[in-house]
Amino acid sequence: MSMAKQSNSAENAPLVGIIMGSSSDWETLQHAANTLDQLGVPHETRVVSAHRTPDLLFDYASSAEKRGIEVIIAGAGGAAHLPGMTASKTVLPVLGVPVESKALKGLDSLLSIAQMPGGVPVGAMAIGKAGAINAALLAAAMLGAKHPQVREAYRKFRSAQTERVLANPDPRATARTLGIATTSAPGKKGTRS
Ligand code: RP5
Repeated sequence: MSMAKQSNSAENAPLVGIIMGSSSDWETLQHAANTLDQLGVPHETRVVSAHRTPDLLFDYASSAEKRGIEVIIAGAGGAAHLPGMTASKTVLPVLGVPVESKALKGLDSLLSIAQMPGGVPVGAMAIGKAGAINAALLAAAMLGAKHPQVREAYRKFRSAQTERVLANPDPRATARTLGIATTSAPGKKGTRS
């Protein structure tokens, strides 16, 4: 059975393909999937490794457009070739999410994804969770040009976010509400004389 999360009806056919180099990348890429869920954007998720399953990568990237996928989000860490190689086999927009690596904290992933040769673009996102969330939001912004319901869901998401920030101007009050301990006042525990 396919590892992709497949939808049943044409209406729910996936518009976004979220692929990642390893199941260990899911901790990061789940944030892209959760964000698309919040926006009601149908998507599929699949492990596709540029190095361990190169034939699958070629099949996935070259068939995605025919299957109705409109944007691909590709996350990988370290020698992160997945987004670039995917982009080399499709004209769909590919958004690359650098997964934070243990050795170099994701800087290797970021540079691997960002430094594409002219002619084969990949949209390089921020390292880690923020990049995964923003890849989903950017995918929604792209889809919005053709799918008005996605445009409106994205607009609502952004407005709600703005309202939340404006409604919570005092960080100390927010920390108290969330039960987050704040540091004690200067001088109380300090060693300075
Ligand atoms: C990359 O190697 C994957 O994208 C992952 O971030 C990294 C480590 O993979 P595992 O060894 O955890 O499978 O290809």
